[in-house]
Amino acid sequence: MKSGFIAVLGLPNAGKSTLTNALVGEKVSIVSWRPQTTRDKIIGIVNQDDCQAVLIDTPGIHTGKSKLSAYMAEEVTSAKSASDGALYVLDGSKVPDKDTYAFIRSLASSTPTVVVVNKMDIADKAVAMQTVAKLSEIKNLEVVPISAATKENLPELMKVIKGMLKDNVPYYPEDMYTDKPLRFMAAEIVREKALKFLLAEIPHGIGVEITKFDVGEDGITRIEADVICEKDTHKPIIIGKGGETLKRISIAARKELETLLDGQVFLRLFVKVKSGWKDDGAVLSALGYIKKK
Ligand SMILES: Nc1nc2c(ncn2[C@@H]2O[C@H](COP(=O)(O)OP(=O)(O)OP(=O)(O)O)[C@@H](O)[C@H]2O)c(=O)[nH]1
Ligand SMILES: [Mg+2]
Repeated sequence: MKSGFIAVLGLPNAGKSTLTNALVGEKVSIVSWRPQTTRDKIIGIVNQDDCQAVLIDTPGIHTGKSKLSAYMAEEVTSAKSASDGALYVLDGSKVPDKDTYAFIRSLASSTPTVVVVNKMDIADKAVAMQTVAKLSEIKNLEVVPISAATKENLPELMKVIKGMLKDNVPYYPEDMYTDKPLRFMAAEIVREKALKFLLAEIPHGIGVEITKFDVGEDGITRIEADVICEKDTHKPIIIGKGGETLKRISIAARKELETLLDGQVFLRLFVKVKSGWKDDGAVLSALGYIKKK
């Protein structure tokens, strides 16, 4: 039996969460077309007969200045230090810059590293192959081109991941695929749907706080959540004309929550304005972005 922790690293929007979900075979981490979707490190457990790979999906590496950005950066650092190896996910449809190559070189010199050249389904093959060739010159580095969206070459990647694991017993029970509580998953699902339906200028400022999560005697789960935005002007946009946008977010989130919880869900969303919330310790703590010591 082999097992180990593998940090999934890379720039925002590279496809780290899509890949984590595809390898785990369950949705553990939310995905959106916007950069900086993932904010916490999220464990996704791949269980096979002869191995357990514990993937740690991380926020895309970036350089914001808020307390929330500092939390996200710390999540990446702690994922790296807790892992036996790293998957560095690259968007294969783009040409990597020299900072990216420098980061990969330094990563490969300090920990077993695989570079995953993702989005091969939309990448210009010639450009992607040039990236693969350039990466292949780096010492102690494996390179695997894949598509997380179409699952192309994932079995090959899984073989390489197995090679990074150690002879060890599993860390988690075999039927477990994430370490996050349902309350966290519920907040993330609401945030994913908000990211999906809202205009580009708002979502970075959005947080979701679950204020009620009760399973009634009738078997129905009643969930209430605050969608927190930064500006008064954002509130009417999130609510939409006649409440339509919030309704779309709520319907999509409820459907997914019903699948997750395998039962009926009543979901009520409220929009709250909390200006500067990304630097407000009390709000960040309520949203789980500041860990209680
Ligand atoms: N065509 C294509 N799109 C992909 C692929 N993998 C991911 N995507 C898309 O790329 C976007 C970003 O995917 P995510 O998985 O959220 O990226 P991420 O690296 O986790 O991003 P952050 O959490 O913001 O750091 C989404 O729109 C995905 O659907 C792929 O293999 N092919
Ligand atoms: Mg992500």
